Amino acid sequence: MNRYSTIFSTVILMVGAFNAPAVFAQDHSQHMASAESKVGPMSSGEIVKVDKAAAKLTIKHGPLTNLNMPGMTMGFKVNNAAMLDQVKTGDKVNFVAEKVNGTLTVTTLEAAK
Ligand SMILES: [Cu+2]
Repeated sequence: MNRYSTIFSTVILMVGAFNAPAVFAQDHSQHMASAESKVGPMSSGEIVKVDKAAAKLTIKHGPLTNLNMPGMTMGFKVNNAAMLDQVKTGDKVNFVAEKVNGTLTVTTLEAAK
């Protein structure tokens, strides 16, 4: 928990450095998301199911700090269908999930080393 709050504060500071405070307040989530996909923490998880027909991944994930979500198993859409070929059931992954048009979507995905 302490590690996550430290990283969270770091992201806030970094985002704050790039944006005027007014812009930061208005567009908080978008700036945080783009900062995280470059430099911020990725969430860890394990692929439970790959559903190519629905373009969904079911992931048993750890805490998603950017979404304020505790660890759980749930389905995510993917923003790139190629991600579905990148992983298989049982794979450990690092990923970033964001809310895209109201739907929780995996926007960055890589195999955990
Ligand atoms: Cu979840």
